[in-house]
Amino acid sequence: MDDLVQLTRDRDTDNDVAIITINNPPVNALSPGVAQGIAQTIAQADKDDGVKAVVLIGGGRTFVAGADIKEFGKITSGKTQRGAGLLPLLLQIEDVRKPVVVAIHGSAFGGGLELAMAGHYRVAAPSAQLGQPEVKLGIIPGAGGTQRLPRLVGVAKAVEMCAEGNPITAQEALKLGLVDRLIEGDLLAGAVAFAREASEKPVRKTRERSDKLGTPALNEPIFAAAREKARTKQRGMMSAIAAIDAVEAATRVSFEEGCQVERQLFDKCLFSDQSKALIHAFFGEREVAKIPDIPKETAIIPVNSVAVVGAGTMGGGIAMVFANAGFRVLIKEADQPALDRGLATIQKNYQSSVKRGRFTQQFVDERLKLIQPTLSYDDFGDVDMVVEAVFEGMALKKEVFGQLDRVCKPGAILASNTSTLDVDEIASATSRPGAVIGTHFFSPANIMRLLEIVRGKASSKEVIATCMQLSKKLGKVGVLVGNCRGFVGNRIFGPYRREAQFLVEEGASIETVDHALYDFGMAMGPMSTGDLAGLDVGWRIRKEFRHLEKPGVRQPFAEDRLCELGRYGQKTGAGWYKYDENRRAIPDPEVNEMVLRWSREAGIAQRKISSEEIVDRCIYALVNEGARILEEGIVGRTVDIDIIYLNGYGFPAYRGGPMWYADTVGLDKVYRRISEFQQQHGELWEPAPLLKRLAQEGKTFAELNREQAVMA
Ligand code: T1G
Ligand code: NAD
Repeated sequence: MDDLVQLTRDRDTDNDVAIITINNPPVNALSPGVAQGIAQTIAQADKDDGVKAVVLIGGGRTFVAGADIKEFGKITSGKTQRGAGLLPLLLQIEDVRKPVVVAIHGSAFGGGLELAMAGHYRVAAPSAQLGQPEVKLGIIPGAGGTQRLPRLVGVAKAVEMCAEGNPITAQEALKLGLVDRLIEGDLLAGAVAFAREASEKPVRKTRERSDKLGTPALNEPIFAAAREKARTKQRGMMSAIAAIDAVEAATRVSFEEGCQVERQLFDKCLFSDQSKALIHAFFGEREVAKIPDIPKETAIIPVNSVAVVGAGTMGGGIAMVFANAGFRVLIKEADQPALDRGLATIQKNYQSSVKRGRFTQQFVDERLKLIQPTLSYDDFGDVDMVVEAVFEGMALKKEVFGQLDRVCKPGAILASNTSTLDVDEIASATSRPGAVIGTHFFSPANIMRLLEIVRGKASSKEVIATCMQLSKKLGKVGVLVGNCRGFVGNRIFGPYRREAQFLVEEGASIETVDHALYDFGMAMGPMSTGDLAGLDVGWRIRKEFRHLEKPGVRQPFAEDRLCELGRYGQKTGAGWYKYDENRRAIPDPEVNEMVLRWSREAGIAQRKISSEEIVDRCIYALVNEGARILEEGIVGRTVDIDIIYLNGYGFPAYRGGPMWYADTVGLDKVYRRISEFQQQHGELWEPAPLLKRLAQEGKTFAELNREQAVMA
């Protein structure tokens, strides 16, 4: 414990300031022993008459990033340790007779901010971030955060920070009164100086403050608006509503009673499936960055300049992603009109980001300067990486990669944004297949967080490691996947959308199918998603691979028929739905009638279909194909599939991803249901052998992950 928390004295001056340093790398989480260590050192400093003030600071790269999330899984209902260790400690700190100044750098998140708010004063480095992100883990602040924060920043800001979980900057915290001073340069020295000043002033106990708690009349509209926002922006998330309820309690009852309300709500959330799923997603996002056969010390290729070939829907977005991360980006098109179109779209997208307050105009102007248009490969000679995003055709891709092989320097990374084509065949057009890799961004590339990194047979470990690391710099979640048709995301999405079409052909209305999946928590129903991406994209791919379809096996036809009518979705104003000038979807009874006619002509019996069946067929189609992909080694872990679906396909985070969700339902039940569908709908529903085995062994995908991690 001693090495987790140290007590020292400020030697530079009068030796009258005690310094308590927390050392629990990598993020000073409040792991077992840390809270106890702080309690002991605080007690020592409090008793020591030679001490006039105390500074509490984090060692290493950050203050405290919260409670130790790894410990949550060990907490059993009825005995929630979390509060036990922390709440009394925070009261102890608040009751210290001399000022406790908390010095913040890096992140003061969750229990870390709660710790800071128990201090009498807070100072921060200008780059520090402060927040209560617990809601993103399916829980709420559980150590008085929902009670102390409104007392320091006011009700509206506190409910926003606790219900949405986004951090604020040190500058904003200063404005709000959450932080008392920003310290440029040496944080510790600045904190000690501040503490010395504060030792002349009375201590301020946050829990005793009420000047910012408003009145019921003032607060009522704040809570109503927050609940409405949570219902739309965090649809289905119980923790968001719980956080609002807890902050509201702070405005209605005493601090002690408010903490009890917070505790009950915290426990309800902590033991929910939602929280387990969200914590799985938290650690999953970090786990997918670790590739078992790519050692940590693999050399990273320096990437400082980039080129993008093709400035269409994806090329333009990809150029923005690199520019936003500060890279100089060359962007090449086939001809001037196409280049002008591409640049105009980039400018338009940046302007709408300014309008929505995502970027400042100054930021956008600087980014646009980094994007350099060109019509020739002449300037490609010294770029470190190229991302190709031209039309989806093998011949064209190979022609472009042949060109890149001739003009790019040795060691340059040659990446393709192809969404379906064979990366190895693309690489065969070069003399350096080891430098070729797939970097599959998702549309809109400047928004979607997911980046599928497609490993070719020859892709070198250095190229893979570099792209994995680069994805983090680009603000993306990079997931390494194998090279197969549609890679992971699109390949699994195929059966999901196939079942959605079948259900419409069997009598479910388009709206019913979309509503069922929307209510399940998907960001958008499968039919609306098709209209957004463009029904023609899938149609072209199906036509290209028609020869691979098994004779006698049922294939969906409705979407192909719609495409033959030129109904490609939003881009043509009509697809499964009609669209008004603001791209708002309008149900089109004509489509339901057409599908009914086509289905009857195809001899498909019409029947009433429940939402439960709709969800099971679409979601279990994902799970079954996911299990196949795992067996084929296209991904190494089921968590990779979950992270892909949470960040690229609008799967509800509070369900943890398709594979985690299947575990929550129980693989035996999923297997039984899929076997039923096989009975009813034939071989398309043949259960994946892995799923069958795990179901029969009573195992879960999560256990399989753990087994694999041990073997790796
Ligand atoms: N507990 C345990 N491990 C943690 C952790 C935590 N709170 N935070 C990070 N890690 C691990 C992480 O898994 C990774 O491990 C390594 O640290 C580096 O993290 C009482 C109940 C702070 C912004 O939600 O947001 O307090 O993969 O890769 O990108 O009310 O980590 O190396 O093995 O993310 O620089 C609330 C969670 C907890 C903050 C740093 N706190 N952490 O980002 O590094 S609940 C949070 C983060 C709570 C109280 C309640 C980020 C970060 P490994 P990293 P990073
Ligand atoms: P797009 O039709 O919008 O843009 C392609 C661009 O490539 C056009 O502007 C065209 O002029 C340009 N181009 C063609 N030949 C060229 C050449 N020789 N040199 C330079 N530019 C050339 O297509 P898109 O939707 O941006 O798709 C691009 C790639 O990204 C495809 O491989 C596609 O499969 C993939 N992708 C698309 C999406 C999506 O949702 N649209 C998502 C992920 C991946």
